[in-house]
Amino acid sequence: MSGQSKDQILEQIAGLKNEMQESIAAASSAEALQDLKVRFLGKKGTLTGILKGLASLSGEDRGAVGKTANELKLWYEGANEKKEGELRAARMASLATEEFIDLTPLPSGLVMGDSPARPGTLHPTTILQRELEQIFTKMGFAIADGPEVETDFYNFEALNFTDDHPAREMQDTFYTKDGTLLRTHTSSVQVRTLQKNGAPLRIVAPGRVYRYEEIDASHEHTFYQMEGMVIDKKVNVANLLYLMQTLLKEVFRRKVTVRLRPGYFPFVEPGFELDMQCEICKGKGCAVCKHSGWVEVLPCGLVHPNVIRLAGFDPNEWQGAAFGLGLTRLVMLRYGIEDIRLQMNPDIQFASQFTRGIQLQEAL
Ligand code: FA5
Repeated sequence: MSGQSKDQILEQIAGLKNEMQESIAAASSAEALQDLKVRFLGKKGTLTGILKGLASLSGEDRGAVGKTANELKLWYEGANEKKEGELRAARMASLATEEFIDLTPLPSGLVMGDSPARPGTLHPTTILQRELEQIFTKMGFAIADGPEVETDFYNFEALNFTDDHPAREMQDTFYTKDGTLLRTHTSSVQVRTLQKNGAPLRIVAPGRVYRYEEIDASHEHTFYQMEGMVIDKKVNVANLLYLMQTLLKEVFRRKVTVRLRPGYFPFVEPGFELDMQCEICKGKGCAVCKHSGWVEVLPCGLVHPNVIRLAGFDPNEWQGAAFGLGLTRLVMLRYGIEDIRLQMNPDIQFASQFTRGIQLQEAL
């Protein structure tokens, strides 16, 4: 190409642009676009060849033609990228029809290889949690949520645990390096929700909680609770007991033996412990009930005035009742699971025992 004039080279560049435009328009795949890029811009590509002819031009002309060539290169890269996007979009759109597999002729128990694929099942905790949510939403309760990594304020301080309160020792806590903690109970949602939603209030808050404690047949380091709280102008112990009774009646659908005894929690006054007769040994004594015949499942009480005050409400105007259901333990009692650790078992066979007879769709 040596010896060409500036105009000749500019003409070649204009011609090349047309060719590029047509080629890109005609390209029908990402591979075709890649081949074009090599053909036009590669080491032995057309544009590179044209640029070699610049050597014969004067300095001023070389600058002008070089600029045009550069502009063409930039234009090409833009056009190429646009086309790549169009091809990608078209490919995605066609996948829905091209890769559609019609499963309707297959029997409901899908066969994979030689063995039938087992359908998934819900964990017994999920089943019970959803049942309880339904029971409470029917009674006008909302479902509340809160973070599992919590501040000392919501987990302890706002619940009337002072800094040096011996009750802090009641729940061994996992602390994080930055001073937050893994919530030790779902009671941490009490003040959060009250501050956010205001009074009057009726909530249940199911969730996972953590405690730094030794595990055994009835104690886990990670387990589930469900908090319940009612805040209104007049709330009394009878209201609280009614809620507890309704809850247990619906969960067990038969008469269960319970006992109520005084219990101490800094955030309730008076406080109670509601124990259920151990369903595993029918009260005779076993590892789950630590040979006492009773299992703690439902501590509760009337919300302490200090908690209502710390949430920003006047305890002379507002009263409350709260409970903290040990959901994981209630699952054990309902299904006769003899060791709490089995509930962490990832084996689907474990979970599938409890959904027998329950349609997955119904449970969802
Ligand atoms: C509490 O956590 C209070 N927040 C409950 C409460 C709420 C009281 C509102 C008053 C008003 P407690 O530490 O007892 O209380 O735990 C509540 C329930 O969680 C227990 O009755 C038990 O069923 C369950 N639980 C406690 N520790 C464990 C554990 N390590 N593993 C499994 N379940 C546990």
